[in-house]
Amino acid sequence: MMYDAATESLARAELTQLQIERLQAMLRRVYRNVAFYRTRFDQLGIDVEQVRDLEALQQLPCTTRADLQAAYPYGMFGVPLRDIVRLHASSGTTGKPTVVGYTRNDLQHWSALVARQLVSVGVSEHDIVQIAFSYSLFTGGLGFHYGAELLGAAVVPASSGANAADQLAIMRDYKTTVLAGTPSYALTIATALEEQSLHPEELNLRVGVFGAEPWSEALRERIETKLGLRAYDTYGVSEIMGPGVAAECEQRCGMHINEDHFIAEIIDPLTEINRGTGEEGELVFTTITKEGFPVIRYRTGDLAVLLDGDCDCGRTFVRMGRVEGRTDDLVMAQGIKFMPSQLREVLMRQRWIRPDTAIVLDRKDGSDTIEVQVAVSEEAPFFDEISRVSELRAEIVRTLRTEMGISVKLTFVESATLRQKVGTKGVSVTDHRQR
Ligand code: DLL
Repeated sequence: MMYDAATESLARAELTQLQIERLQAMLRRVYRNVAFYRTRFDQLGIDVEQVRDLEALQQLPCTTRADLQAAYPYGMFGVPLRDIVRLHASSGTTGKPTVVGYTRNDLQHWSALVARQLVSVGVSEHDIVQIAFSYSLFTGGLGFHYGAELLGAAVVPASSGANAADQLAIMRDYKTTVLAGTPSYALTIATALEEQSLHPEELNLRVGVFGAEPWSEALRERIETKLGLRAYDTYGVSEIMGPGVAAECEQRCGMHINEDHFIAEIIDPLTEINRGTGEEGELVFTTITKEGFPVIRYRTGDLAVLLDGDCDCGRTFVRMGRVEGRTDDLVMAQGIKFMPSQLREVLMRQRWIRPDTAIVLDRKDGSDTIEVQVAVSEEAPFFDEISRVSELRAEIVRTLRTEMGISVKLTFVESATLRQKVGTKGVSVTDHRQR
């Protein structure tokens, strides 16, 4: 089943033509409306009117996360604020997040693309879709919400705040058939099911749509067995749109990229030179319909491959493989994305904590644990006072929860040992989770 068969199965030549037309209109728009692109193109002597094919796009400069951050909050918007009807923000960067804006047209496209991916895994208006992504500045909750609603499914906006037992109770009582969330949260829910000695057959789950963080085939199998559903991968980036950028169809042989809205490229992260299909590199996207927050050749930081060959589902859109890694050290845990340096910045505001930080990630009972190891400065007047040190610990844990949304276990370790562990970078990340 296709939501929009005419588009999803366009012949390559027609699709390329559509992409070029949309790209040209888009380039004219950003040149006119976004000072950042106008200045950059002028400086480099780029005439957007000369971009007549997709090869010419590859000659344009890439946009980086740093470019977006420098334009915080609204500098990259392609329309006046009065035309923006929704704002979201990307998580997981040093310093300021990136604020993304959507026009009414953008929201319509977004919902249609999410509906498209739900249909591609057999979801219909007969389904009850429980959305366990966070409803917040994060794009997951509302992105899936409006897509599922457009499709006509019954939407249960459970969000990710509820504890796993509550999610389960809703799932059982409301007879949920489709679960959308992060794979790690799905595993947490599955673990709660086991703890309650419930059998997946007591639920009505049929399909799971999971994404927003890396996961593996092994984790897919675990979730499927424990929850009794068929699980699909879904990929998105808030700077590009949110969920709905690419998703698996029932064939599960890579995620179809919605090429009628986004042009995907793979580049060498060091030289920015394009790589061919089948070669791993950094994923770069150009939005070709976005009005609120258009981006040209945005470097996602995600390492993946574009896959060759036809898909048995009949869709012609190119597929991407699983995200295999990152070009930076973005940490994804407890459904939150952050850079280690961001956590360190919070810690460094604490006068009596030394700047070295070790982050240890693990998984317990299906949930991510984050241990943060730091050393108390020897100059601290209370260095040997256990009660004061405990107070300090509680304060740091609280600050990390309110400012970054993560629950950490804070461990004080000896400063020399820590120094050895973190080396010259001052921060280390050890990941013991098996995806
Ligand atoms: O994670 C949007 C989203 C919401 C996608 C719901 C899927 C479902 P950000 O918070 O901006 O947006 O994070 C984007 O998350 O660059 C990847 O590193 C990672 N990521 C997203 N989906 C996947 C996936 C949303 N399926 C960043 N597999 C991206 C691996 C993923 N990594």
